[in-house]
Amino acid sequence: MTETTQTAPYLGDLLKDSPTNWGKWGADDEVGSLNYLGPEQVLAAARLVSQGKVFTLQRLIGDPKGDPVWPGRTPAERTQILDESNWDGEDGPVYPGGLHYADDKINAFLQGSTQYDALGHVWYGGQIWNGYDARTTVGGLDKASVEPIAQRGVVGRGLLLDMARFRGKDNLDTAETFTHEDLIACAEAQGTPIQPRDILIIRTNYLKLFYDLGDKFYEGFCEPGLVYSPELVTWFQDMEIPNLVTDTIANEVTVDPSNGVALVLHNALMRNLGVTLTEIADLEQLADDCAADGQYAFLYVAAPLKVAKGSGSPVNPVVIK
Ligand code: UVW
Repeated sequence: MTETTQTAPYLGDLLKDSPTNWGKWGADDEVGSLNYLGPEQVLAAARLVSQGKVFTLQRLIGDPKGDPVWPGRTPAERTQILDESNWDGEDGPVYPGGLHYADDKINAFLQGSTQYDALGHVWYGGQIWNGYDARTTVGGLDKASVEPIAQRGVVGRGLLLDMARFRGKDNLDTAETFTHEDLIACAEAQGTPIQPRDILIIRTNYLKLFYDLGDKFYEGFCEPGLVYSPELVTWFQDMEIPNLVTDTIANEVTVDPSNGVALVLHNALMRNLGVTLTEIADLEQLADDCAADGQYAFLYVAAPLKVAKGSGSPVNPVVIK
């Protein structure tokens, strides 16, 4: 990863005047801005279904071409436990009627593929989302884990913002940034303005470089993405954005070029406003289809796995037009 400078400000100082939604949905809240998605939003999103087209946004876990992961994480390992070869000798279990079956398991980072981050996944200053003590993360998230997000599910109007096409590129470049104003301009150019409470789904196609470059992908690792400004945070707050979905590993420019701080928006949006983050989505088929039919808004449905105390969970979001 690009080194941050010794002089990079402390997040607590950088974000000292940044808004929070702590307490807005009660002292016990663990799903934050997903509270913006109620029955009204679900029904409005369902009315966008007219063509019967279905898209799934998860990347393959255990892709033979490799799994893009945050530096320090390792791709999932799938191990075959039982297959037909177990019955070549005597080690296959014997069931009445001659049943044979395949079994396998995976050893995986919960954030090692397309995933929802729990709201308690990142923090600074000893407090996570809603003001819970960061010590509640010790040994597993007692507060703001992925479990409550999985329990409620995420359903609403998804809006694809194809920043790569908007900028006339196959993929955005390393460390390339964009702002909320660029998102607004992209949506206008696509003919579908951003509405309050939209689930924003941003395509950069940056992970193309993971497959093109191999190991060199991680040299000077700095993904492209949204970049922090007080105005951007206020815009997310005013627009009541519940969920930010992207096709990059960490949803924002990895290191803010203006101050050298890593993952500022994880803190300003997720820790402080309770915006749920969804990462490493595969948006390629959806983006091609949106470019072809001009329909950029659709029904978005996602339910991460119910992992007790989990700081994230794999997910296979579904888009229906
Ligand atoms: C980190 O926050 C480190 O990673 P991510 O949000 O990409 O899971």
